[in-house]
Amino acid sequence: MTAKDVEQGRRATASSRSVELKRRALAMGFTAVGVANLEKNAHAAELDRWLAAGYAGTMTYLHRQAPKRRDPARILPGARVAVVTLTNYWHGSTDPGAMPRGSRARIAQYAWSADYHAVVGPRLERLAAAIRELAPGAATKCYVDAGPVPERELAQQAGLGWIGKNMMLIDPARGSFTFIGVVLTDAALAPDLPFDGDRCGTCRRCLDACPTQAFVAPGELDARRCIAYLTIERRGAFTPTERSQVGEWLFGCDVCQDVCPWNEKFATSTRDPELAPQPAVSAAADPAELLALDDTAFTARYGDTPFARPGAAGMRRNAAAVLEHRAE
Ligand code: B12
Ligand code: SF4
Ligand code: SF4
Repeated sequence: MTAKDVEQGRRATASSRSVELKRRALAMGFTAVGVANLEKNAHAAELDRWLAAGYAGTMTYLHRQAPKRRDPARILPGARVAVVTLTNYWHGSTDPGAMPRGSRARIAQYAWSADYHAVVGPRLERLAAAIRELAPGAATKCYVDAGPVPERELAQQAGLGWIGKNMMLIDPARGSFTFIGVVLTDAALAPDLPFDGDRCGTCRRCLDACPTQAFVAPGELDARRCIAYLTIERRGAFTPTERSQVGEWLFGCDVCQDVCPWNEKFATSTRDPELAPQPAVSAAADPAELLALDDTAFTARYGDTPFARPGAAGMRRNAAAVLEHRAE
């Protein structure tokens, strides 16, 4: 057997392993899956510029994680590839419909269901176990949202879509209402081709629709002006300007996705039972009721929902801003 034969054999194993892994991933409930080679981040300079401009606001962890985001192979020594998954969370409407309009405030789609870290995380662990079964002895490490992983970039590298002017990873078959989850591994798996092209064309709907003009340029977001940042990540009290920027949004914001033609045309409702909307969250869309909850009552009701991230004080702050906006 020649060295060429050995190499061909290795490639065939990596390729059939990838095919089997993808089959299993879809059976586990992931909507799409691809494999990306772990190369140095070709857009590291964009990340550096973004951080230097101060757009990360109080998300100081993004500065700390930058060296690993620039070179994701450093996250898991010896890692060769990232298995990247998408999980569709679109609920079929922009309105949870749990309460009469008027008393309700808006909540981003992703938060209508259980905390996605608790849904996608265990699925990724099952996917990692499948990798170890197919490639005995392989090392694996799972990430969803929390961690120094450039998730959108890896999803594009895994062929799953392009990064739109709204900075979202857009899957041409499903739009952008998807969670990204990643398993890094040193297993030999055949990589997919990166997604080729940008299908935004001349469209600029997301840029024009953003209620706070948070996009300083196409694909460049000043997070400090983004309602998702203000209502979820921002710690402490709002400045008067920030308070007025929140508008109707109690938690997160979907405007730059709602207006995207790729979502209008291709988003389909998830039938994932673990992502069914939770009445406890939809009901909280009444900001007056939320404002009245003390810390204990808040934790009892929302301790295991996405609202736990800003916490009781953060959610009361958000509720007060929405009520003030309504009174104007
Ligand atoms: C910090 C963060 C935020 C911040 C900052 C958002 C931002 N645009 O950077 C805030 C709090 C504002 C936020 C908001 C939201 N977020 Co967020 N967020 C993150 C987090 C933790 C890090 C993102 C980051 O590093 N930002 C800094 C920028 C500079 O990096 P980047 O986004 O990776 O962008 C890179 C590429 O754009 C690349 N690049 C630049 N030019 C080009 C050109 C080409 C051709 C290519 C290929 C790449 C490329 O360079 C950049 C640096 O490497 C990720 C999870 C993760 N670990 O990646 C989730 C994540 C991006 N968020 C997510 C979601 C769902 C949201 C919201 C929709 C939530 C909501 N409804 O309220 C909004 C959307 C706002 C928006 N339009 O981006 C999802 C996105 C899923 C998807 N399909 O894209 C992620 C991936 C979490 C997850 N695991 O699912 N988020
Ligand atoms: S999430 Fe809302 S505030 Fe943030 S960039 Fe998109 S439209 Fe603007
Ligand atoms: S709204 Fe238009 S410009 Fe924005 S991400 Fe969608 S296709 Fe691209």
